Amino acid sequence: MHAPLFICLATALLLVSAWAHPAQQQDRSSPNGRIVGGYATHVAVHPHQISLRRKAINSPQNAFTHICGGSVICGGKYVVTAAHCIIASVPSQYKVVAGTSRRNGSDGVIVSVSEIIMHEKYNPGTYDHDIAVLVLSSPFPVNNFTIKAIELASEDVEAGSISTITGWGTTSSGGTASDQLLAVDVPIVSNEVCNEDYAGLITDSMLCAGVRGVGGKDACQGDSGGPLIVDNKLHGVVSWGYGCAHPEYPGVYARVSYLREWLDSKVTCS
Ligand code: 4AZ
Repeated sequence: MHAPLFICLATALLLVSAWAHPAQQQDRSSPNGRIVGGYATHVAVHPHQISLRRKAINSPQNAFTHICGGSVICGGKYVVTAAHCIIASVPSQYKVVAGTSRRNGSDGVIVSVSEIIMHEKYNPGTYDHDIAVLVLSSPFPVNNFTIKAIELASEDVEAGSISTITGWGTTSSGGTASDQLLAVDVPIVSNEVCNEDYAGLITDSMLCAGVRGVGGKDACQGDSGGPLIVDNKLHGVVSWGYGCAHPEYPGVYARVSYLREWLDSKVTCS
């Protein structure tokens, strides 16, 4: 094969194999840490955080296991999560657990899902419009202590603002998951700057956060669907990234302000 073509193909293969499109990627260059680079927290500090648990349709004897995070909205009637978390599944495969700080516990309040509402424009190839709403079979008993709805952002957040991301995901790319809820504080990166890192893959429905040039703090596998908050408003839904906590690649989130009209059209909060 032509040498330049070979190098090109080999690079493309390497990139594809390290790409953080959910659940299966390995990025050997990622540093070790927690959520990545975060700290232990509690659901009473983030009472909108839920654990989405699924069981395989072909092995009903298996337990429900944590697959993604999510956020309680609309007075406890719905959960917002990532579309890539629930693609090709049915409501009966899920339980949603609120009011717990544990990934594997049976504490908290457990409800079923009656309907999955995927964004009609979700693109599994590009992660554009990576958002979905779960209609709960009964609303969560909001106690404003360990279970509470989060307000949806309607305005874009400023680049440089410090956001907080929470979840039970892995503490390094391809690493082990945390049983305790973890949080990490990471600055918002503008789409323009983020697109320099991601060669134009960042669309209007996405939002970036990361410590550019430094890395070490990020969401990771299993945090997907979970919240990115600024000033107690939901601004992002954990979506994708190149590995985790990489200095050159911020984490990518679904942009709630951009998707707000769609959300409003799907939920009735009162
Ligand atoms: C994932 O696979 C995932 N570093 C979530 C977030 C990020 C990467 C991967 C961002 O669920």
